Amino acid sequence: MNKNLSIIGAPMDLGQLRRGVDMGPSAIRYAGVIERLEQLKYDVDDLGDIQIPRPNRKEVQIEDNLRNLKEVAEGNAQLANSVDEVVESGRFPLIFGGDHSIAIGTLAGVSKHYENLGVIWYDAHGDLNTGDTSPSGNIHGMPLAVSLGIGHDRLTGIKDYTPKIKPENIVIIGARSLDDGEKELIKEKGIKVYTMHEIDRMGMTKVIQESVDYLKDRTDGVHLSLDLDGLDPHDAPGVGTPVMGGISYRESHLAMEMFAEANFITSAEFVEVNPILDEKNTTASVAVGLMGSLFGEKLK
Ligand code: 4U7
Ligand code: MN
Ligand code: MN
Ligand code: MN
Repeated sequence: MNKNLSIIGAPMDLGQLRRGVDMGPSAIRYAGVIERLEQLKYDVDDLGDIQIPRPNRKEVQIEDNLRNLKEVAEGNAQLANSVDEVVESGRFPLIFGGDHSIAIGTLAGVSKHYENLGVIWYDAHGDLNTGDTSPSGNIHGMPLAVSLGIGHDRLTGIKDYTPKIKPENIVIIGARSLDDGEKELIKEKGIKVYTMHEIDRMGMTKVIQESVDYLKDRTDGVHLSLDLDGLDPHDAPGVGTPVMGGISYRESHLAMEMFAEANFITSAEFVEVNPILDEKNTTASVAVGLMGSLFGEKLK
């Protein structure tokens, strides 16, 4: 594992409707992430937060069923530049969200450094909508489609290359709420998905082992995009779009420990932490605990 980490906060809340997820980066820092990673002997450089443009609240624009398109695109273009610089300098980019629309910028910044970037999408949702298929118009439900080159060109065109990733290099883990258009895209592109059904049936150990084996062979780097709503809402209540019947806290730690063992994650983001919807900053603390495991913390 790269021992030099650079943290970037992305206080984005314009990809969805609930306020408060812009406080995610602060909540995660407050939960002690830097101390935790330093204890694990990482050199941690906190670059602070990128600046998210504020839309004019009186005239929220929904162009092509894409809420706040302009501001989401601008914020992500900035994030892409910061992430790009971090990878360029040889450090591991660790991004705190913010809603999941920020994965558009993260992947735009990371993927140009790899021939075959793998992506683990740990989430209750597929985030594979476009303006045409989205029931909500919320861009946080679209970043994986955008990264595949599918969607509005203000989003797909960030950093002037598209697509950012290939469908065969993606593994979705924890899905239990997929819209019809997303299911079609998954079939059409042959995207590998472990829904809750497979997790229940095979067990988390086998799901993660298969995911690791699958990606290790075909990729030259792997980005972990972890949406806290992948976990069960009992374990991670502070998220904007909770879905019952999710991955448990312990299964999630097991997953992170197995990723650490595989030693193949090259960038990561933890998103959708909304401390306003939370009690005692539980969800940020869960995120920090998971980062502990991902970055090699051992129980004994
Ligand atoms: B998240 C949804 F319709 N699919 O597109 C949509 F169910 O980043 C939810 O995974 C998207 O939290 C959730 O609005 C986006 C909805
Ligand atoms: Mn998501
Ligand atoms: Mn989600
Ligand atoms: Mn969500």
